Amino acid sequence: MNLWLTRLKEPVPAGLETPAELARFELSRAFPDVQVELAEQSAMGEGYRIDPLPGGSIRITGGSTGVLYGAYRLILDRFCGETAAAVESAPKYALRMIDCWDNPDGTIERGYAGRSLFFRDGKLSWDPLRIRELGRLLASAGLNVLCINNVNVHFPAQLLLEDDLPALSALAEAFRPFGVRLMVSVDFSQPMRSGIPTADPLDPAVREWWKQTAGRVWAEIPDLAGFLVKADSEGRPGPFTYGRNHADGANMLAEAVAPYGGTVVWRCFVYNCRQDWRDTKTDRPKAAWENYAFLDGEFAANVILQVKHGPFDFQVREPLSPLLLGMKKTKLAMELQLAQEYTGHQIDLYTMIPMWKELYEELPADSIMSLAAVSNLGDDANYTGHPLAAVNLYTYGLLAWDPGTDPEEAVARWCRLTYGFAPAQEKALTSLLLSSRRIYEKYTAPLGIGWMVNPHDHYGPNPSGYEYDLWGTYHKADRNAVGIDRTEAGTGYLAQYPEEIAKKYRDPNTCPDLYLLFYHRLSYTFRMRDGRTLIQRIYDDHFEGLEETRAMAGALTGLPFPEPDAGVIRERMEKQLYNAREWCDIINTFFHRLSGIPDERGRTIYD
Ligand code: GCW
Repeated sequence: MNLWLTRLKEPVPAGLETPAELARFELSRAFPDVQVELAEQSAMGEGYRIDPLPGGSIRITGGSTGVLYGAYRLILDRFCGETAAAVESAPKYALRMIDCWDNPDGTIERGYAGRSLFFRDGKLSWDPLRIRELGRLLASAGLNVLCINNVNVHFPAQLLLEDDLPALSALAEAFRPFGVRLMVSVDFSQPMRSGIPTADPLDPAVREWWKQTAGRVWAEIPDLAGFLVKADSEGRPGPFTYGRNHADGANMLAEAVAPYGGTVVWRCFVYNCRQDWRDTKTDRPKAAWENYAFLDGEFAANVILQVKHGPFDFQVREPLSPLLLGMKKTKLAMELQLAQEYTGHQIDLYTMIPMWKELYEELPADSIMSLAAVSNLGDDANYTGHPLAAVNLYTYGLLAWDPGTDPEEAVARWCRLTYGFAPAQEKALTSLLLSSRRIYEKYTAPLGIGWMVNPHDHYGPNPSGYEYDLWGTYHKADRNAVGIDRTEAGTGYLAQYPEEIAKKYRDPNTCPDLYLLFYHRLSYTFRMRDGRTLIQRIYDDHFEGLEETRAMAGALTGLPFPEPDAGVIRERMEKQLYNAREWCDIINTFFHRLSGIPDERGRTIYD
C-alpha cells in the first residue's frame, strides 16, 4: 500500500544507508531512462535545486537529505505530469513533526487506523518492510521528525530510555535513510524509577540523572531529535508538584540534552481537568495563557513550546490560541491533530487543510518555528483507516514545508497522485474533500460551541454529555440562551488577544458567525447578520449538513475508486450518513425541546 506513491511499484530494499543512496534507488526505478545526477552540497541542508540539463538529463543539488527531497519532488511532479522547469526549494521549518500516541501494548490513544506500527506486547517491535514504506511516505511528504510514543507515558514506555534503548536505536537506524529522526516522549518523574526520591527540576540529583540519561541515549542515537514532554496535564507528573514552573522543568531537560544538539518540545496543554461545573470563575480556554504567557523569554534556546492550535482541544472550530500570538520571545510550535478525535474518527470525511489555512491567516509571519501534528497512522493496510484520510498526512507535510501551500492545489495533487482519475473526476474528488470539513461542522456542534460529543470516545452527538463533568467544557444551554460570554464583560478570555484580533470578535453583531457561540452567550432569538435568528441558523445548518452529506455520498459512489479502497470508502460513508443523521436530529431536537421555537420551514424535528 503505497498511498500517494502508488506509482513507485518496487518496495524500498533493505540495506540502503543514506538519503542519497535511497534517492538514487527511487530515481532509477521511477525514470529508468532519464539520467539524474545528484550533487551533494552540505550547506544546503534539507534544501534542493532541480536543474534540467541540456540533452534531457537532470541535476539535483542539495544537502544530504536535500537530494532526497529533491528526488521525491521530481518524481511526484513528473507523476503529476509537470515537467522540466528549474525549481529551488527549502523547508520553512526545521522540525516538521508527527507525534504518535502509541503505547507499548500496541494500542494507540485516539488511533483510528489499527494498532501501532512500532510496539507490540510491551516492546518495540516492527515490520521492517512497513517501516521502510512509512519512511518513504514521510520523506516524500517532507516530514522529518517522528515521535513514536504517547505523550501520556504509561509504563513500560519509560524503558525506551533504559533496557529498550538498543531497540530504539535500531528503529532510529531504520528511519535514517529517509531523513526521519526519532523523538521520544518522556516521563517527567522518570528519575524516581532509579531511586531518587523526587523529580524536582531544581534538585541536583535529578539534574544529574537527566544529564547521565541524555549522555547514554545520545551515545546510542546521535541524531535523536529530542524529548517531547506532557507535564502537569491530565494527571501527568510535572514541575508543579515541587512548586516550580514550566520554565524550570523545560530548562532542566534542555540543559541535559543541549550538548548533543537535542531539543525539548514542551507541550502547553495544561488546564484544570478537575473543574467543578458549578465554578463559573474558571474558563478553560484561558488556561494555557495563564500558565505560560508570563514565562515568555524564560525558556532555554533549545526549548520549543508546542501549543495546540486552539485554546480548548482540537474542536472542529476554535479560534487561534492566543499563546501563539503573545509569546514573542519564545520558540513555538503549533500542534495540529491529524487523528480525527473530534472530527469523525477517520469514518467521517474531514479534510483539514482548509482549517489549517484559516489558522495561518491569523498567525503573524514567523511567529512559530515548527509544526507538529498528532499522527493519524496505524497498522491498517492503508495506514490511515479511511483511504481518503491520507490526504491529511500528505497535505500536512506540504504545509509544514511551505506554509504558503494552496489548499486546493495540495488536495488536487494528492488526488492525482493517489488515484490518477480523469480531470473531471479529479475535480469532483478535490472539491468534495475540500468541502468535507464545513459539512462536518454543519451537522455537529453549532457555531463554534464544540463539545456536544459523546464523552471519552468523542464520536457521535451527546449535547449534555460534558455539561456536568469535570473538564471545563460547558455550553450552558437553557430555554432562552446558549454559550459563554468570553469577552471582557464575561470570562475575560478575549483580553488575552492583541486588540486588532479581539476587536473582530467582541461585538456579537460583527463577530464572524462561525465563532459566535465560542465568544458569546446569546438568546435563541438573536438576529444574525443574515437576518436569521440564532435558533433558525442552528436548525438550518444541521439540516444542510445532513443534506450535503447525502449529496457527498452520491458523488463519492460515482467515482471509480479501485479496490480495496472502494469497499472501505463505501462502508465508511454508510457510517457517516448514519452519524450525520444522528447529529442533525439530536442537536435540533435538543434545542427545540429547550427553546420551544419551531423551525420556520416546518421540517421534522423529533419531540
Ligand atoms: O483531549 C485530550 C485527548 C487525550 C490526549 C490529550 C493530549 C494524549 O482526549 O487523549 O492525550 O488531549 O493532547 O494530551
